[in-house]
Amino acid sequence: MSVRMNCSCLIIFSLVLEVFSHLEGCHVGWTHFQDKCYFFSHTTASWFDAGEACTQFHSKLAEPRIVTESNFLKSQSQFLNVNMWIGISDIIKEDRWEFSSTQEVVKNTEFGPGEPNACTAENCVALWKDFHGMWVDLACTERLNFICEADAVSDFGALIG
Ligand SMILES: [Ca+2]
Repeated sequence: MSVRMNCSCLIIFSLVLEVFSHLEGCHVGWTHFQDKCYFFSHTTASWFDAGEACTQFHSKLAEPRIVTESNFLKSQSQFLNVNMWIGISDIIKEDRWEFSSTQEVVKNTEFGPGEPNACTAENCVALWKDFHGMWVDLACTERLNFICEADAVSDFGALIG
C-alpha cells in the first residue's frame, strides 16, 4: 500500500514539475530568461558542431541582443565556470562580427582586454570565464561548451494543444 502511494506521489510530482516547466515556456533542462529558453551544454564541441547540435534541438547558438540578455549569459558562464561558444563570428568578412542566424552586424561587441587578437586565425566568439564572460575570438575548431537559445512559448494553449 505504502509503495503504491509513493509511486502515485512520484507521478503527481513529475506531472506538477512538467506543468510548471511548460508554464515557464521552456522544455525540461532549459533555462527561462525573459522571452527565450537557453541550453547550457555539459559537453564540448567545435563552434560548427555546437551550432549543429543546437539545430538538432530546434534552436541556435545564443545571440545576445540586449544588455540584460548579455549580462545573464555572462553570469551563467561565470556560475558554470566554463568558456562557452555563442552565435557570433567574423567568418564571412574579417573583423565584421555578425550574428550567425541573420548576418546582422553586432553593434555593441563585448570583447575582453586584448581581444579580438588573431585576425583570420580566430573567427568564432566565446564567453571567456577568465574575463568574467567577456568575449574572445578563438579558432572555430576549438572544443568548448556552448549555449543554445530558443524562443520561449508564451501561449500555454499552443503547448498543450
Ligand atoms: Ca583571440
